[in-house]
Amino acid sequence: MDQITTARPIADGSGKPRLNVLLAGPRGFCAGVDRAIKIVEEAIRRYGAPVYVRHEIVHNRFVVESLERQGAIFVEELDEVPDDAPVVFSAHGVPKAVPAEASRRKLFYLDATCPLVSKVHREAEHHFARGRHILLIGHAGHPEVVGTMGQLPDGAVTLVEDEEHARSVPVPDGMPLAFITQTTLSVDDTAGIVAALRERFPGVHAPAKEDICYATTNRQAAVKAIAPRAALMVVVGAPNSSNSLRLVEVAERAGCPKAVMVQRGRDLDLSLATGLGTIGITAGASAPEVLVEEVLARLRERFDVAIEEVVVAEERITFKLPAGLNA
Ligand code: 2E6
Ligand code: F3S
Repeated sequence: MDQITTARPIADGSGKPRLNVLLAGPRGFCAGVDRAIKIVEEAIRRYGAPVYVRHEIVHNRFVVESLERQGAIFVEELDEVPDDAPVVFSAHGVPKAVPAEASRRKLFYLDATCPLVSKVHREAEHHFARGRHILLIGHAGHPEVVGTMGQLPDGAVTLVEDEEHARSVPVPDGMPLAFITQTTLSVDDTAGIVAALRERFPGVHAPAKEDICYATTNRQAAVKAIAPRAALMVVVGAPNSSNSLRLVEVAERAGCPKAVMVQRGRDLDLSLATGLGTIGITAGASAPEVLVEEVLARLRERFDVAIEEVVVAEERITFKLPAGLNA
Protein backbone atom coordinates (compact mmCIF):
# COMPACT_ATOMS: atom_id res chain seq x y z
CA MET A 1 0.00 0.00 0.00
CA ASP A 2 0.99 3.64 -0.31
CA GLN A 3 2.53 5.24 2.71
CA ILE A 4 -0.09 6.91 4.92
CA THR A 5 1.01 9.71 7.19
CA THR A 6 -1.20 10.91 10.00
CA ALA A 7 0.03 14.04 11.73
CA ARG A 8 -1.20 14.49 15.29
CA PRO A 9 0.43 17.73 16.48
CA ILE A 10 0.38 18.11 20.23
CA ALA A 11 1.22 21.56 21.56
CA ASP A 12 1.31 21.48 25.33
CA GLY A 13 1.98 25.20 25.78
CA SER A 14 4.63 24.38 28.36
CA GLY A 15 7.54 26.17 26.75
CA LYS A 16 9.36 22.87 26.41
CA PRO A 17 11.39 22.43 23.21
CA ARG A 18 9.43 20.91 20.35
CA LEU A 19 10.28 17.33 19.34
CA ASN A 20 8.74 15.72 16.26
CA VAL A 21 8.19 11.99 16.67
CA LEU A 22 7.67 9.72 13.66
CA LEU A 23 5.82 6.62 14.85
CA ALA A 24 6.42 3.58 12.67
CA GLY A 25 3.40 1.65 11.47
CA PRO A 26 3.15 -1.27 11.77
CA ARG A 27 5.01 -1.68 15.06
CA GLY A 28 4.64 -3.91 18.09
CA PHE A 29 2.59 -7.07 18.49
CA CYS A 30 2.19 -9.46 15.57
CA ALA A 31 -0.49 -12.14 15.24
CA GLY A 32 1.81 -14.92 16.51
CA VAL A 33 2.68 -13.02 19.70
CA ASP A 34 -0.92 -12.10 20.33
CA ARG A 35 -1.94 -15.75 19.96
CA ALA A 36 0.88 -17.06 22.18
CA ILE A 37 0.00 -14.69 25.04
CA LYS A 38 -3.70 -15.57 24.73
CA ILE A 39 -2.84 -19.29 24.94
CA VAL A 40 -1.12 -18.74 28.31
CA GLU A 41 -3.92 -16.51 29.62
CA GLU A 42 -6.60 -18.95 28.45
CA ALA A 43 -4.72 -21.91 29.94
CA ILE A 44 -4.57 -20.16 33.33
CA ARG A 45 -8.26 -19.32 33.08
CA ARG A 46 -9.27 -22.89 32.19
CA TYR A 47 -6.87 -24.99 34.20
CA GLY A 48 -5.99 -22.64 37.04
CA ALA A 49 -2.59 -21.45 38.23
CA PRO A 50 0.12 -22.42 38.01
CA VAL A 51 0.59 -22.93 34.28
CA TYR A 52 4.21 -23.58 33.33
CA VAL A 53 5.71 -21.97 30.24
CA ARG A 54 8.85 -23.38 28.65
CA HIS A 55 11.05 -20.37 27.76
CA GLU A 56 9.81 -16.76 27.69
CA ILE A 57 6.49 -17.02 25.82
CA VAL A 58 7.76 -14.08 23.74
CA HIS A 59 10.98 -12.16 24.28
CA ASN A 60 9.66 -9.39 26.48
CA ARG A 61 10.12 -9.05 30.26
CA PHE A 62 7.01 -6.86 30.68
CA VAL A 63 4.85 -9.55 29.05
CA VAL A 64 6.51 -12.32 31.06
CA GLU A 65 6.09 -10.46 34.36
CA SER A 66 2.42 -9.67 33.59
CA LEU A 67 1.77 -13.37 32.98
CA GLU A 68 3.68 -14.32 36.13
CA ARG A 69 1.31 -12.10 38.10
CA GLN A 70 -1.59 -14.04 36.54
CA GLY A 71 -0.11 -17.40 37.58
CA ALA A 72 2.38 -18.45 34.91
CA ILE A 73 5.72 -19.96 35.92
CA PHE A 74 8.51 -19.64 33.35
CA VAL A 75 11.18 -22.34 33.08
CA GLU A 76 13.83 -23.11 30.49
CA GLU A 77 13.53 -26.90 30.36
CA LEU A 78 10.78 -29.47 30.61
CA ASP A 79 12.44 -31.26 33.54
CA GLU A 80 11.55 -28.20 35.68
CA VAL A 81 7.82 -28.84 35.09
CA PRO A 82 6.01 -31.06 37.64
CA ASP A 83 4.04 -34.04 36.30
CA ASP A 84 0.63 -32.65 37.24
CA ALA A 85 0.86 -29.10 35.78
CA PRO A 86 -0.02 -27.88 32.27
CA VAL A 87 2.89 -26.56 30.21
CA VAL A 88 2.92 -24.18 27.23
CA PHE A 89 5.73 -24.16 24.64
CA SER A 90 6.85 -20.66 23.60
CA ALA A 91 6.06 -18.90 20.30
CA HIS A 92 9.57 -19.61 18.99
CA GLY A 93 8.97 -23.35 18.57
CA VAL A 94 10.61 -26.39 20.14
CA PRO A 95 12.66 -29.35 18.90
CA LYS A 96 10.57 -32.49 18.30
CA ALA A 97 12.19 -34.08 21.35
CA VAL A 98 10.31 -31.65 23.63
CA PRO A 99 6.69 -32.68 22.86
CA ALA A 100 7.94 -36.28 22.63
CA GLU A 101 9.30 -36.08 26.18
CA ALA A 102 6.13 -34.30 27.37
CA SER A 103 4.04 -37.15 25.92
CA ARG A 104 6.29 -39.76 27.48
CA ARG A 105 5.74 -38.10 30.86
CA LYS A 106 1.99 -37.78 30.10
CA LEU A 107 2.19 -34.02 30.65
CA PHE A 108 -0.68 -31.88 29.42
CA TYR A 109 0.90 -29.43 27.00
CA LEU A 110 -0.17 -26.61 24.68
CA ASP A 111 2.01 -25.52 21.80
CA ALA A 112 2.14 -21.73 21.29
CA THR A 113 4.61 -21.99 18.40
CA CYS A 114 3.72 -19.29 15.87
CA PRO A 115 1.98 -20.91 12.87
CA LEU A 116 4.55 -19.20 10.63
CA VAL A 117 7.38 -20.93 12.50
CA SER A 118 5.48 -24.25 12.26
CA LYS A 119 5.25 -23.66 8.50
CA VAL A 120 9.06 -23.55 8.34
CA HIS A 121 9.20 -26.77 10.40
CA ARG A 122 6.98 -28.47 7.81
CA GLU A 123 9.17 -27.19 4.96
CA ALA A 124 12.19 -28.72 6.67
CA GLU A 125 10.40 -32.06 6.91
CA HIS A 126 9.25 -31.81 3.29
CA HIS A 127 12.83 -31.34 2.02
CA PHE A 128 14.17 -34.08 4.28
CA ALA A 129 11.54 -36.52 2.99
CA ARG A 130 12.81 -35.80 -0.54
CA GLY A 131 16.39 -36.60 0.39
CA ARG A 132 17.62 -33.00 0.45
CA HIS A 133 20.22 -31.59 2.81
CA ILE A 134 18.91 -28.42 4.43
CA LEU A 135 20.68 -25.10 4.85
CA LEU A 136 19.01 -23.07 7.60
CA ILE A 137 19.78 -19.36 7.43
CA GLY A 138 19.64 -18.04 10.98
CA HIS A 139 21.41 -17.11 14.20
CA ALA A 140 23.15 -19.84 16.23
CA GLY A 141 21.61 -20.50 19.62
CA HIS A 142 18.36 -18.62 19.01
CA PRO A 143 15.44 -20.76 20.29
CA GLU A 144 13.69 -20.65 16.91
CA VAL A 145 16.85 -22.00 15.24
CA VAL A 146 17.23 -24.68 17.93
CA GLY A 147 13.57 -25.64 17.40
CA THR A 148 13.79 -25.74 13.61
CA MET A 149 17.02 -27.76 13.61
CA GLY A 150 15.41 -30.09 16.13
CA GLN A 151 12.65 -31.07 13.70
CA LEU A 152 15.11 -33.40 11.98
CA PRO A 153 17.84 -35.84 13.00
CA ASP A 154 21.31 -34.51 13.81
CA GLY A 155 23.29 -33.74 10.67
CA ALA A 156 20.25 -33.15 8.44
CA VAL A 157 20.47 -29.36 8.77
CA THR A 158 23.47 -27.04 8.38
CA LEU A 159 23.22 -23.57 9.88
CA VAL A 160 24.30 -20.66 7.65
CA GLU A 161 24.86 -17.48 9.63
CA ASP A 162 26.00 -14.89 7.10
CA GLU A 163 27.11 -14.31 3.51
CA GLU A 164 30.74 -15.26 4.12
CA HIS A 165 29.58 -18.48 5.77
CA ALA A 166 27.29 -19.17 2.76
CA ARG A 167 30.35 -19.04 0.50
CA SER A 168 32.40 -21.48 2.56
CA VAL A 169 30.19 -23.73 4.68
CA PRO A 170 30.85 -27.43 3.98
CA VAL A 171 27.86 -29.41 2.68
CA PRO A 172 27.51 -33.18 2.18
CA ASP A 173 28.77 -34.44 -1.20
CA GLY A 174 26.23 -35.42 -3.84
CA MET A 175 23.05 -34.49 -1.96
CA PRO A 176 20.47 -32.07 -3.37
CA LEU A 177 20.21 -28.93 -1.23
CA ALA A 178 17.38 -26.72 0.02
CA PHE A 179 17.40 -23.59 2.15
CA ILE A 180 14.94 -22.35 4.75
CA THR A 181 15.25 -19.35 7.09
CA GLN A 182 14.53 -18.07 10.57
CA THR A 183 11.40 -15.89 10.46
CA THR A 184 12.88 -12.73 12.00
CA LEU A 185 15.98 -12.03 9.90
CA SER A 186 17.02 -8.84 8.15
CA VAL A 187 15.29 -8.90 4.76
CA ASP A 188 18.33 -7.29 3.10
CA ASP A 189 21.01 -9.46 4.76
CA THR A 190 19.02 -12.57 3.91
CA ALA A 191 18.78 -11.55 0.25
CA GLY A 192 22.59 -11.35 0.20
CA ILE A 193 22.98 -14.76 1.84
CA VAL A 194 20.46 -16.33 -0.56
CA ALA A 195 22.24 -14.78 -3.56
CA ALA A 196 25.55 -16.26 -2.34
CA LEU A 197 23.94 -19.70 -1.91
CA ARG A 198 22.35 -19.58 -5.37
CA GLU A 199 25.65 -18.56 -6.93
CA ARG A 200 27.45 -21.46 -5.24
CA PHE A 201 24.61 -24.01 -5.58
CA PRO A 202 22.48 -23.01 -8.61
CA GLY A 203 20.04 -25.91 -8.08
CA VAL A 204 19.33 -25.14 -4.41
CA HIS A 205 15.61 -25.51 -3.57
CA ALA A 206 14.04 -22.36 -2.14
CA PRO A 207 10.93 -21.77 -0.01
CA ALA A 208 7.77 -21.49 -2.15
CA LYS A 209 7.07 -18.28 -0.26
CA GLU A 210 9.46 -16.24 1.88
CA ASP A 211 10.14 -17.69 5.38
CA ILE A 212 10.79 -14.23 6.85
CA CYS A 213 7.35 -13.46 8.23
CA TYR A 214 5.01 -10.65 7.24
CA ALA A 215 5.46 -8.91 10.63
CA THR A 216 9.25 -8.84 10.38
CA THR A 217 9.06 -7.59 6.79
CA ASN A 218 6.51 -4.85 7.53
CA ARG A 219 8.28 -3.57 10.67
CA GLN A 220 11.55 -3.29 8.76
CA ALA A 221 9.79 -1.49 5.86
CA ALA A 222 8.22 1.02 8.27
CA VAL A 223 11.61 1.72 9.88
CA LYS A 224 13.16 2.23 6.43
CA ALA A 225 10.43 4.75 5.61
CA ILE A 226 11.15 6.93 8.65
CA ALA A 227 14.90 6.39 9.17
CA PRO A 228 16.08 8.99 6.63
CA ARG A 229 13.95 11.66 8.37
CA ALA A 230 14.95 10.79 11.94
CA ALA A 231 18.07 11.90 13.82
CA LEU A 232 17.51 9.12 16.38
CA MET A 233 15.52 5.87 16.26
CA VAL A 234 14.15 4.40 19.46
CA VAL A 235 13.32 0.70 19.18
CA VAL A 236 11.15 -0.63 21.99
CA GLY A 237 12.15 -4.24 22.49
CA ALA A 238 14.39 -6.67 24.33
CA PRO A 239 18.04 -7.52 23.76
CA ASN A 240 17.14 -11.20 23.22
CA SER A 241 14.46 -10.35 20.64
CA SER A 242 15.82 -11.13 17.18
CA ASN A 243 13.21 -9.13 15.27
CA SER A 244 13.74 -6.09 17.54
CA LEU A 245 17.54 -6.23 17.17
CA ARG A 246 17.08 -6.25 13.39
CA LEU A 247 15.07 -3.00 13.63
CA VAL A 248 18.05 -1.25 15.27
CA GLU A 249 20.33 -2.41 12.43
CA VAL A 250 17.83 -1.56 9.70
CA ALA A 251 17.35 1.98 11.08
CA GLU A 252 21.07 2.73 11.04
CA ARG A 253 21.58 1.22 7.60
CA ALA A 254 18.63 3.19 6.23
CA GLY A 255 20.29 6.48 7.15
CA CYS A 256 19.34 7.16 10.76
CA PRO A 257 22.51 8.41 12.50
CA LYS A 258 21.79 6.56 15.76
CA ALA A 259 19.41 3.82 16.86
CA VAL A 260 18.91 2.65 20.44
CA MET A 261 16.91 -0.17 21.99
CA VAL A 262 14.95 0.45 25.18
CA GLN A 263 12.91 -2.04 27.19
CA ARG A 264 10.91 0.54 29.18
CA GLY A 265 10.23 4.29 29.02
CA ARG A 266 12.52 4.89 32.00
CA ASP A 267 15.46 3.35 30.05
CA LEU A 268 15.47 6.17 27.50
CA ASP A 269 18.30 8.65 28.04
CA LEU A 270 16.52 11.93 27.27
CA SER A 271 19.79 13.71 26.55
CA LEU A 272 20.00 11.63 23.34
CA ALA A 273 17.00 13.55 21.96
CA THR A 274 18.09 16.98 23.16
CA GLY A 275 18.68 19.40 20.30
CA LEU A 276 17.14 17.03 17.74
CA GLY A 277 14.26 18.10 15.51
CA THR A 278 12.80 14.71 14.65
CA ILE A 279 13.17 11.20 16.05
CA GLY A 280 11.56 7.88 15.12
CA ILE A 281 9.96 5.28 17.38
CA THR A 282 9.14 1.67 16.59
CA ALA A 283 8.56 -1.51 18.59
CA GLY A 284 9.49 -5.14 17.99
CA ALA A 285 6.82 -7.78 17.44
CA SER A 286 6.98 -8.85 21.11
CA ALA A 287 6.73 -5.33 22.61
CA PRO A 288 3.28 -4.20 23.77
CA GLU A 289 1.95 -0.77 22.77
CA VAL A 290 1.82 0.30 26.42
CA LEU A 291 5.64 0.40 26.34
CA VAL A 292 5.58 2.74 23.32
CA GLU A 293 3.22 4.92 25.36
CA GLU A 294 5.74 4.82 28.22
CA VAL A 295 8.45 6.08 25.87
CA LEU A 296 6.20 8.90 24.67
CA ALA A 297 5.38 9.83 28.28
CA ARG A 298 9.10 9.84 29.08
CA LEU A 299 9.78 12.18 26.13
CA ARG A 300 6.99 14.51 27.28
CA GLU A 301 8.85 15.02 30.56
CA ARG A 302 11.29 17.20 28.63
CA PHE A 303 9.78 17.95 25.20
CA ASP A 304 6.68 19.30 23.56
CA VAL A 305 6.06 16.16 21.52
CA ALA A 306 4.33 16.25 18.12
CA ILE A 307 3.48 12.82 16.73
CA GLU A 308 3.26 11.84 13.09
CA GLU A 309 2.35 8.21 12.37
CA VAL A 310 3.87 6.79 9.18
CA VAL A 311 2.04 3.64 8.11
CA VAL A 312 3.49 1.55 5.29
CA ALA A 313 1.22 -1.51 5.58
CA GLU A 314 -2.07 -2.54 7.18
CA GLU A 315 -2.03 -5.86 9.02
CA ARG A 316 -5.29 -7.75 9.41
CA ILE A 317 -3.88 -11.24 9.98
CA THR A 318 -4.96 -13.14 13.10
CA PHE A 319 -4.28 -16.73 14.15
CA LYS A 320 -6.83 -19.02 15.79
CA LEU A 321 -6.08 -20.52 19.19
CA PRO A 322 -5.28 -24.27 19.18
CA ALA A 323 -8.27 -26.61 19.03
CA GLY A 324 -9.67 -27.02 22.49
CA LEU A 325 -8.81 -23.50 23.64
CA ASN A 326 -11.26 -21.67 21.41
CA ALA A 327 -14.15 -20.14 23.32
C1 2E6 B 1 8.35 -16.36 17.58
C2 2E6 B 1 8.99 -16.33 16.39
C3 2E6 B 1 9.34 -15.13 15.91
O1 2E6 B 1 13.65 -13.27 19.09
P1 2E6 B 1 12.43 -13.28 18.21
O2 2E6 B 1 12.26 -12.05 17.40
O3 2E6 B 1 12.36 -14.54 17.38
O4 2E6 B 1 11.17 -13.45 19.18
P2 2E6 B 1 10.25 -12.39 19.90
O5 2E6 B 1 9.57 -13.11 21.02
O6 2E6 B 1 10.95 -11.14 20.22
O7 2E6 B 1 9.22 -12.01 18.77
C4 2E6 B 1 8.13 -12.78 18.41
C5 2E6 B 1 8.46 -14.03 17.72
C6 2E6 B 1 8.08 -15.21 18.25
N1 2E6 B 1 9.08 -14.00 16.57
FE1 F3S C 1 5.17 -15.29 14.07
FE2 F3S C 1 6.51 -13.48 12.77
FE3 F3S C 1 5.34 -12.86 14.97
S1 F3S C 1 7.00 -15.65 12.93
S2 F3S C 1 5.42 -14.68 16.18
S3 F3S C 1 4.32 -13.50 13.09
S4 F3S C 1 7.32 -12.10 14.33
